[in-house]
Formats: sequence, C-alpha cells, structure tokens
Amino acid sequence: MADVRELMEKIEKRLHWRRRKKDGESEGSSTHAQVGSTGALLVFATKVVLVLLVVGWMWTIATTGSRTAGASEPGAAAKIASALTNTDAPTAAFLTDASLRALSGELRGASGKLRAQIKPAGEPLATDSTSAEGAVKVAESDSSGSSVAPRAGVWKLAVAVGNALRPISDFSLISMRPRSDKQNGRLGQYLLGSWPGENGPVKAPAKAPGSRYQPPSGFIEVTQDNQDTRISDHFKLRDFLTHDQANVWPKYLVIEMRNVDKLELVLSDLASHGIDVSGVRVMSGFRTPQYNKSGGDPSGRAGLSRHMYGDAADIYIDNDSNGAMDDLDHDGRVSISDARVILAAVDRVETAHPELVGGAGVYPAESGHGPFIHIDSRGYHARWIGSGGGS
Ligand SMILES: [Ca+2]
Ligand SMILES: [Ca+2]
Repeated sequence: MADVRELMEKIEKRLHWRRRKKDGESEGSSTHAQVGSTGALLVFATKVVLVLLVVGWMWTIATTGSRTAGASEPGAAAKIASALTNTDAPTAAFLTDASLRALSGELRGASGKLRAQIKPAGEPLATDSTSAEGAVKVAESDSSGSSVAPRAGVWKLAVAVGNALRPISDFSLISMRPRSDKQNGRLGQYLLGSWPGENGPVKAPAKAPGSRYQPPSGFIEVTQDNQDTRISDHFKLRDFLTHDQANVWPKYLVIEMRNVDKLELVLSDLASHGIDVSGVRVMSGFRTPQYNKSGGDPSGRAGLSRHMYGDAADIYIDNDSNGAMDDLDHDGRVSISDARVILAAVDRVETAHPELVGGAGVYPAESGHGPFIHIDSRGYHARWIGSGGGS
C-alpha cells in the first residue's frame, strides 16, 4: 500500500506542476483564473465519474491475470489493481486516470494540444514517455504492445502498465515511409522532387542548427481515408498538404510537430488576449521541393524555404468564413496590421519558449489572398515584412 501511495504522490506532483504552468499562462485576471479552475474542477469531477464506470472494469479484467500470476512480487500493474479493488473507489479511479494523463502528457507538447506523434516506421517510440510506472506502446492489431513504430500508417497508442493496456484517446501515432522509398523524386505516382543536399551540398545559414537543413527522414502517407486525422486541437493532416496533384493519391507530407506545438501556443496566447481563434486556416503548410521550385506562383519563395522541411505554416484567422483574414485589431479594415496582432503573439511565445524560436513574416493582401502570417521554427530568430506567397 505504501508503494501505491508513493505512486499517487508522484503523479499528483506532476499534475500540479502542469496546472501551475497553465495558471501562470493566464495570469491577467484573477476572476478569470478562478472561474477557469472551478470549471476545470467540474470537468475533472465528471471525468472521474466516467472513468470510474468505464475504466474500472478494464483495469480489473486486464490485470487479473498478472495479479494471480505474480503474487510473490507485485509489479506496477498489481499495485494499481490492488488500488482498484480497494473500497476507496474514487481514489482508485483518480489513480488510473491521473496515471494515464501523467504518462501521455509529454506527448502533447508544451501547448498540451498535440494529438499525434510522427515517427519513421521501425523507430522506437519516445523514451521520455517511459517511466517506472509504465510505458507508451502501440495498441492495435498485429503490433499491439510494440514499442516500435509499425509500418506506414495511422495507429493508436496505449499506456502499458504490466500486462494492462489502456488506449490514449484523441491521439495517433503516425508512421512514415522512409525517404529511401522515394525514387526519381516520386513516391508512387506522387511527385515530390529533390531536397537541397540530396544531390549536392547545402548552403544552410550559419546560425541554423545543423539538423534543420537535412533532407527529411521520411514522409507521411496521406490517403483519402486518413486525411482528416487530427494532429492537434486545431489542425488536421489535410491542412498541411501541398496544393497540387489534386487527383493523385496517396499524397506525401512532411510535418514537424515542433511547429504545430508552436502554432497551438500562438493560438492559446491569442485566445488569452480575447481573440476567437476557432476559424484559424492554413493557407500553405508543407510544400514539396518540386512545388516550391516551379508549381503555382513561385514569386517570393526562398530556395531553402522552411515549408519544404515541414516546420512552417502560413496562417490567417477567418471566423466569418469569407476566405480571408478577419479584422483582428478592430480598426474597421482588414490589413497587414491584423497579421501583426498574430505576430505579437509569436513574439510572446518565443520569449516563453526559446526552443521554438524561428521566423515570422507578415504579408499584406494581394490578388488571390488576404493578409496572413508565416510562422516557422527554424531554430534562429528571423522577422520580415513580405510580399508574394511567403518563404
Ligand atoms: Ca474573414
Ligand atoms: Ca484591422
């Protein structure tokens, strides 16, 4: 029982740390913070009741075998099982729900809003999500219980404690096709082209971290069936596809979750400043080298565009669904100054998260699009006022 108490204390500490971090982000109004935490408590209480009903039996069934088999040396599964069979049922429910969140929490990024992890097929799953209390594993079909990313596709993950697997809801493991599958610039029928460095040296900026200009290690295979996979609270796979080869499937995509985390942090920051971000749109996410070089309108595109490396996005906020940026600063017109409202949020996020530093460029409206902002996480600070299609 002392072990269970120790486990719970550990989990509680981690949860409190996360909560403090959240409260710190929304310091502006104490009334707000109180209302927010009361709301969160209510939601949490509701979750505990639901979890008590749904999860209780899952754990009990899944851990019964290991309890009887390993009675001499009680492992983590047996500890949790004994907590579940304890008469103090709400505590047991809290333990299972809390341990799940503590173990899967790191996967959700600094924003807490990521819903996918992207790995080349065959690579081990994140080791920082493994701890004494359990591990994150694949939770599907023939790969169930594996600690390695399966063949290319979208998979479910689970937290494993002993023999018990509990699926992580709203979260996907996306396994990529390796870059070596690309032949003559193509994967299947889809044309990607060649990255700088694949056929010669790259002149990467000296201040950039070396790895940022390496060709990508793999590609996400996007099908008509999986394109709506959510990778974070506000974004789906399809939002980042290159706008070309409309009739070719599967398509292929590079996404660095680092930048998706940054985008979600920017949206959270804007929301905390009273801006409705529900209508956020990605104008341009990933661009194949082929498209970056020659497709569409290439004006204003950099030879080493971050869009080719999957850590850049051109976004705007369009809550009135007219296809263009809204009047975010309420000056009565839509202009580049509305993109600057988002830029201010990017500045605040980079100050709070220096590891996500990168480029930001604001663009005015032109024929074909309204104002927008380019946001990337290239690893060094860059700012510009743009024209054309973004870099
Ligand atoms: Ca609009
Ligand atoms: Ca305005």
